[in-house]
Amino acid sequence: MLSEYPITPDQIATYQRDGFIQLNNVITGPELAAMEEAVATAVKSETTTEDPNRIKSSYEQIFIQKVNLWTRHASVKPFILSQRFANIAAKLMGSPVRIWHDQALFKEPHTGAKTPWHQDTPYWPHEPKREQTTIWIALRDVTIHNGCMSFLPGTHKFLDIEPVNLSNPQELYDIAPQTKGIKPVTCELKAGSCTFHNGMTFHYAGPNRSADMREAQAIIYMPEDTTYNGVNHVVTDQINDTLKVGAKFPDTLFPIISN
Ligand SMILES: O=C(O)CCC(=O)C(=O)O
Repeated sequence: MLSEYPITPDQIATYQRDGFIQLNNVITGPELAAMEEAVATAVKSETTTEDPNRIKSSYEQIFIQKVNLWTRHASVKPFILSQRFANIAAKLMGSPVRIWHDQALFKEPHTGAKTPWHQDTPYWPHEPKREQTTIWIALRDVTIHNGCMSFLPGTHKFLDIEPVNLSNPQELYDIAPQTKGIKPVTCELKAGSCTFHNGMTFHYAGPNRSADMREAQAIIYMPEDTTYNGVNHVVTDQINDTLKVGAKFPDTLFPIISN
């Protein structure tokens, strides 16, 4: 994936105003087919056959989530470390980017529950928290019927809201009364299209009411000079002896990708 995806100044301004943007066909044709195959195979290989009688936790009902597949699956790595995606992120954010982590987010047929309204960056051990962005790539078509995403424009400016507990979510208007009156924008996507959202923008995905898996791959970027603040997080807890509070994230697990 060598070619640049063209981004216009208007698109950058829209992203900065709204805190999200939809971009179509960021990956197409044989490359899209190869990415879908690589990610779906990796997710399957890490998913154990379920006892159908086990009651899943409310978090597990939202999606099958596989974090940092790029570190374990050579077939997935070139897509996650793609400069094409990272360069879009860098242009939208206005700075060189390093990867924070990736996550495959597969909502299961019929049972995949809604992803409650939330912001992302409050969960992360980062300083500062204003520019982090996620590319969320549809590996298959997503619609309202199978759990596409919606965004509340402008909410990336709301910086001091308590993190939402996805397993036991608070009502949006209780936690963020300032979002009242903001109309959600729903983004249905063809496979290979994506959204970018600022980690502070409130977003939501509906349940998967279809008979097929909703397959999405998210890659999360942070400005290159973001520092670690020591707060617990699944990505950093296993390596926190290699991290220093107040220092930048090491290139080994958090490489700088944009050029
Ligand atoms: O895939 C979903 O349902 C939600 C994704 C999400 O919250 C995110 O990528 O930040």
